[in-house]
Amino acid sequence: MIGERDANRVRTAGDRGPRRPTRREFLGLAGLGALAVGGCGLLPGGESDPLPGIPRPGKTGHVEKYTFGAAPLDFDVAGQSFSTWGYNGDVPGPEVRVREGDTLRVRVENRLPEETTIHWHGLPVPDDMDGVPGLSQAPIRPGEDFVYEFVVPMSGTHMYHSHVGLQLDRGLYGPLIVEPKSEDLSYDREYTLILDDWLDGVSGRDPERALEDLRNAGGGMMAGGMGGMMGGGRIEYPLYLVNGRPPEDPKSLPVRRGERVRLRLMNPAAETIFRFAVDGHPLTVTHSDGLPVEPVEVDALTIGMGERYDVLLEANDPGVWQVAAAPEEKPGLARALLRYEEVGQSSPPPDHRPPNLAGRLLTYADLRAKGLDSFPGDGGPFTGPDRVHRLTLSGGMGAYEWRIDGQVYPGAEPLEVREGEWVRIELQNQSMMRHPMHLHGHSFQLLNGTGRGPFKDTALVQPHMGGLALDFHADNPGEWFFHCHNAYHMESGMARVISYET
Ligand SMILES: [Cu+2]
Repeated sequence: MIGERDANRVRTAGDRGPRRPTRREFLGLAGLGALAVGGCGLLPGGESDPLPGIPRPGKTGHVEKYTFGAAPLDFDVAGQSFSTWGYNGDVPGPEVRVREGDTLRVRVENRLPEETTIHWHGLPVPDDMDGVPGLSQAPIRPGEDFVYEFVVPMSGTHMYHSHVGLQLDRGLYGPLIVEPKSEDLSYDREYTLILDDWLDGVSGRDPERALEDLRNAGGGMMAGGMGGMMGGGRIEYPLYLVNGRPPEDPKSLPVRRGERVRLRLMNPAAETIFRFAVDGHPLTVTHSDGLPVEPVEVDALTIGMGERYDVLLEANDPGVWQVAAAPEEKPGLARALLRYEEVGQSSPPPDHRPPNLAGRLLTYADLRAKGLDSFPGDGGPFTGPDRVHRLTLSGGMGAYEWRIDGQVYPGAEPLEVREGEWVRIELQNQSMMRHPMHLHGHSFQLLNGTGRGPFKDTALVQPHMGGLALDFHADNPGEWFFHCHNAYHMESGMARVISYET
């Protein structure tokens, strides 16, 4: 089952040693057993106390095994059935839940009519496991299998997805949860909420046709063409989903009064930024892109494509409440329901927009890295920058073409770095759209004016000459993709390779 795990346990800073699984966890394991072949990664591994502070890769000796069949399937959405592609017959794909330091081994059986790969979004894995076709690996051909295997280097709320063409805009994505060796966070329950924009198989639509429509509509200059499907270079989707469920058939999140609930929020949507809020409940942000931040209380947060946030919610107001993800600059709503077990009230209507969607909104300036005095990995204290890449983002005028510093991938020069350098990237957005820029293989630190910006791997660059600057430590040699996580922008050129000089 996706996105639902009754954690039923409280972790504290002192709780570092091996512990016995509760009965509920055993039940949970039984459920996971159908998905994980021989997996038992939730059991205490008997590892020694972790180093405080910096997450570091290290073998626990435990190997967590999964098998993903990538294949066409019929996806049932509120009584309608859509032909799409997914993993193991479901959308989203199976939850991968491992522990930091475990070895993750995933056999991918490609039963699609096209080549495919999987990218482990958020994890700085070795270059040849990163899943970018033609860059880090040869794509997996139809009928062939491929085994991804790596030591899980970092904890957090992450995702996996296909990195071939527009396959992300089908059902080829799923949650990747890495339990930390220790965590200074206590909560009673957790839910994973996966936000998506959906068009595949609806009224004859598919991602390739949607891209054609964008190109024919003249990119960002035209609005409202294509029967309302395109507006201002954006795709208006017929459906917005939470964990594969439409607003008419929402997922329920049961809670009891007095509980503290952790929500793991992730946006694998291809073309939609969501604004998230829970009616009647403020949210305390604890992690951005899987890494801890100083807690900050907000009413709502913006989640760009590829971004993840962890938030805590105090369940202290019984009722049935809308858990809303509103597509930004598009009509429609995705939702789930926060349902207190004490009451049997009726549900809010599918299109109910909680007032706190318009309340206090998280900004990057609010975020400060927590508990990481050094960079994740082996970065140590920041001593740079040794090299600065200043890049513009542009496109969308006239032809549907998107550029980094005037160049269209794959006809674009690599951005060179040298191992051991501190690298700064400064972005200036000359276009009219926001771009969630994603760096593979590294965490970066956002320069947000606080001196302690959050560590992330994906960040939204604001339009109309908006700027963004980030630092990363070149500590993972290889050829790494740096790109817009709008799948249609990536496919239309907004990508570069960060290349280590040898
Ligand atoms: Cu973009």
